[in-house]
Amino acid sequence: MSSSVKKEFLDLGRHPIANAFLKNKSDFDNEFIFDLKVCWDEETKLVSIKNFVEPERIFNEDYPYDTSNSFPMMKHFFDTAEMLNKRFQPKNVLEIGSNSGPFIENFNRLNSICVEPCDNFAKVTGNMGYKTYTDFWTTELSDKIKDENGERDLIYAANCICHIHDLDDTFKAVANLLSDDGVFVFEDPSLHKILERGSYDQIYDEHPYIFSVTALDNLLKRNGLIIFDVDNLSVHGGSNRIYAKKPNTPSNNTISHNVLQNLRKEDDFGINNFETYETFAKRVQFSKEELMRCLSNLRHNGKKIMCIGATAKSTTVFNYCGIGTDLIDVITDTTIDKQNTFAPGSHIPVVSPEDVDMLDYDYAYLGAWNFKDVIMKNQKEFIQNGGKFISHIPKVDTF
Ligand code: JHZ
Repeated sequence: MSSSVKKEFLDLGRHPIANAFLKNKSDFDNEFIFDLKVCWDEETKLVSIKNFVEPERIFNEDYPYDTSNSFPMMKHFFDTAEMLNKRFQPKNVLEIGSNSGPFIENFNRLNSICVEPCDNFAKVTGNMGYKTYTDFWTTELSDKIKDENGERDLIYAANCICHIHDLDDTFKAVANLLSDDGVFVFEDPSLHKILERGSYDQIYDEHPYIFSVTALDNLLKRNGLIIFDVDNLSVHGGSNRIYAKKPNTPSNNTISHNVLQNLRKEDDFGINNFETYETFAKRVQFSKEELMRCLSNLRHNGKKIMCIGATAKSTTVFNYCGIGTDLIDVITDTTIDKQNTFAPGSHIPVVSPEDVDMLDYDYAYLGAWNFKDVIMKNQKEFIQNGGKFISHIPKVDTF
């Protein structure tokens, strides 16, 4: 990356690895902890965390985030695959960060390749019959894949590119493997939506970068790719799907007006001004004070509080605000690998939803606020019994 000036605007304090759930109480004293500070690059307009955590500490055989645990995300990937097939009719596909395969399973096993550094998930797609490279995405790997399989018509990645430290190498590696008329499609949480909603909890070790279309436009261009379309998605509290290609490709892939529209929208919002980030930092501090006031008052009045969703996001909130078992008794999560563990840093027990009687609780904090509608639909009995929810997005509230 270039040596341009990075201005720090937010200090979220000391944090563990967001998805490093602890199996035993004896692990409490051995957690890896780092300073979570956030910067803005004046030249590229890229937002990044200051201290990167070695990827091997995060993405290994114990990585627990399994997309197949979220029905809305499974549908999202099915619909995405169908749309991409119709729009581009790729002869072959490669997915970077294929997790347990919810996207790639919609493509032919013979022409599709997975790249996944987490051994546990690489085994899953391997067993499904997909050629899977258990490795991190680099130019070296892209060279190897090209030698062994040839170029690719569609390279796809969801919630993965913003995880990779060396973006110049990442985009060069994509351009290297993409056929002349190929498309690179990737989606990640949107900086604009995060700033708009105050969802600072999208910031954690796994997200060294929070992308704006503006910053991606700058970075892709200098690595031989251009953006030709953008979709604004509702998933993960607001994401952008970026469509990129090589410039001067044989087919007439014109640049959609969505690209300019997004760049204008971001500029109008203040993505290009440091003051916007300073204002955001003040809002984050206020959100912390309000959430602590809300939880402490409820506790003081004898209310019982639990949390639904042991998300990476909730790790950020609990560690930034200093929330532990003094305020929240337990977290439920549908992911088997997260159950019967303790949440990173806060050490709040994580259990299966079946192990908790919701009627024992007065309030449920939404750790997975991005699935608010689904969760509320599933909690009819809790609601009928007078149960209420707490969320800090877009502002601290009970409802
Ligand atoms: P969810 C992940 O973050 C991690 P997280 C990752 N780094 C990334 O980039 C992003 O997403 C964008 C559970 N659940 O998707 C399932 C319930 O228990 O918001 C999941 O563990 N009950 C890859 O962790 C978690 O909540 C429910 O009813 O912030 C949701 O995690 C539902 C719907 C979900 O991502």
